[in-house]
Order: sequence, then structure tokens, then C-alpha cells
Amino acid sequence: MPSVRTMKPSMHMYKEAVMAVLDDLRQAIIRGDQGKAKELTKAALGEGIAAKTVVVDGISAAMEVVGEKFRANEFFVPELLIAQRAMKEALNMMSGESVDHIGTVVIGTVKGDLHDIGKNLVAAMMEGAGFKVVDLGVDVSPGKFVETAKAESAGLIAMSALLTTTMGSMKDTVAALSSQGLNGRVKVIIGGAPVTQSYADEIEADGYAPDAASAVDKAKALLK
Ligand code: B1M
Repeated sequence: MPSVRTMKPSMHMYKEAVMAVLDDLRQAIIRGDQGKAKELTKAALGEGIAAKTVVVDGISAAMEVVGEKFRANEFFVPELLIAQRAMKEALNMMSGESVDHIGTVVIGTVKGDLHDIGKNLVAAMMEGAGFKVVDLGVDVSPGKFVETAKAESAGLIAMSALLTTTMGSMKDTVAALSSQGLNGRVKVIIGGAPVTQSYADEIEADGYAPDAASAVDKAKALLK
């Protein structure tokens, strides 16, 4: 790969080189090439591209394309899973990168639910937007969400559910927050394929978002 710095006689060429690196990274993630995704993320950071730009314009943008292809039946579960592994490899390369945090978010997929592709996308986008993200993974109990939010002094709990049978755990988490007197102080945002705004209203969650990009906007608005 050509070096961004050595190819920098003008700002225009520098921007083109940055775009080329990010484009290669997106393509590597979309085709699920873990090695290349890792290598290109490392190279992009090494060339001085901001961690936030790598996450937003590289990693998250690639997963948005994967999501669209999946919805259009161009990709199926295996393609989704290998792209997700490549995404994880790329994200692992980001640990240790310093970004000024605009708030702390505790995120996870609710109890009984093992779906994490959408949740990882939301977590990556939030990280890219400047939040400190504490990712509890999948199968997260209401107690674990609340205890972690307390321990991390988080302003927001973000829950994902993909099964109609696990959505109830979101309600239990809101109730657990209330029982500790933390509702209002720790905001709650929910999402996932079966989740709706009316469900958020019903369980008195502070927000709902249909996709990862709007989850970031909602989180920013709630933590203002
Ligand atoms: Co499962 N699964 N699955 N599955 N699976 C669904 C969800 C299902 C709709 C398939 C179907 O029947 N058509 C169905 C649920 C039915 C229902 O309850 N309504 C289902 C089922 C039934 C099951 C099992 C029970 C199957 C079985 O074993 N009999 C089982 C349950 C396991 C468990 O969780 N306990 C199961 C297992 C699995 C796999 C392990 C094989 C795999 C998950 C792998 C993984 O995640 N690591 C899997 C997959 C891949 C799917 C489908 C095919 C794809 C889900 C996905 O990743 N989509 C799904 C069918 C489908 O959706 N067509 C299906 C892509 C992802 C980018 O979208 O997660 O929706 P999504 O995220 C979106 C938005 O929803 C939003 O942002 C993302 C986009 O930007 N979003 C948020 C998500 N979380 C958010 C949080 C927010 C805001 C927005 O704020 C906090």
C-alpha cells in the first residue's frame, strides 16, 4: 500500500490517499478478509488517520453496506458472520487509541439473546462518535446492566434485542434502574429488529433508534 505521508505533496493528494486506504479497508471488511482488515486498520492509524475517521468512514461504513446487502438478499448469514469477524479484528486494532469522550455508554444484548451483529455495529458507531463504550456482550441481565452503569458512572444504557421473547428483559432493566432511583440519571436507549418506538414508550425507555446511525444521534441528544 502506498504511504499516505510519502504521497503528500499536496492536501488534495493526501485526501485521496486517505480515501483510498479507507476504501480498501471497507472492501476488506465487506468481503470478510480478516487479515487485510487488520493490516489496513493498522496502516491507516500508522499513517495518522484519526481513530474516529477509521471507525466511522471505514469500519462502520463497511458494516452499513453489509447490512444493506443482507436486507437485499445479496448476502446471507455466512457472509454476515465473516464480515462481522473482520469488523471485530479491525476494532481490536483500535484499542488504546485515544479519543476525547463525550459520555459513557454501557451496551449489550439483553438476557437470553445471543445476536450481536447489530449491537456491535451500534457500539462501533458510538465509539466512533466519541463515546466511551463499555460493551457487556450478549445475554446481559438487568442487574449486570445497572451495576455496570453505576460502577462506570455511565449516562446511558443501550440495549439490543433481536428476539420477541427477549424484549421483556428491556422492561426489567428499566424497572431495575427505577428501583435503584437511577431512572432519569441513567438514560436508556433500545433497539433491534423487533423493537419499536411504541415499545420504548410502553416500557418508559428514554429513546429508541431503528439503526446504528440514529442510535448515535439519539444518544447524543439524550446526554446533552
Ligand atoms: Co437468529 N433470529 N436466532 N440467529 N437471526 C432472527 C433475529 C430471526 C428474525 C430469524 C427468523 O426467524 N426469520 C428470528 C427471531 C424471531 C423473533 O423472535 N421475532 C431468529 C431466531 C428465532 C433465532 C433462534 C431462536 C433460532 C434457533 O435456534 N431456533 C436463535 C436464538 C439464539 C439466541 O439468541 N438465544 C438464533 C440464532 C442466530 C445465530 C446465532 C445463528 C445468528 C446470530 C449470530 C450473531 O449475532 N453473532 C442469527 C442471525 C444472524 C439472525 C438473522 C438472520 C440476522 C440478524 C442480524 O445480524 N442482522 C435474523 C433474521 C433477519 O434479521 N433477517 C435472525 C443484521 C444486523 C446488522 O441487523 O441486528 O437488526 P440488526 O441490527 C440493526 C438494527 O436492528 C439496529 O441497528 C442495526 C443496523 O444498523 N439495532 C439497534 C440493533 N440493535 C440496536 C440497539 C440500538 C439501536 C439500534 O440501541 C441500543
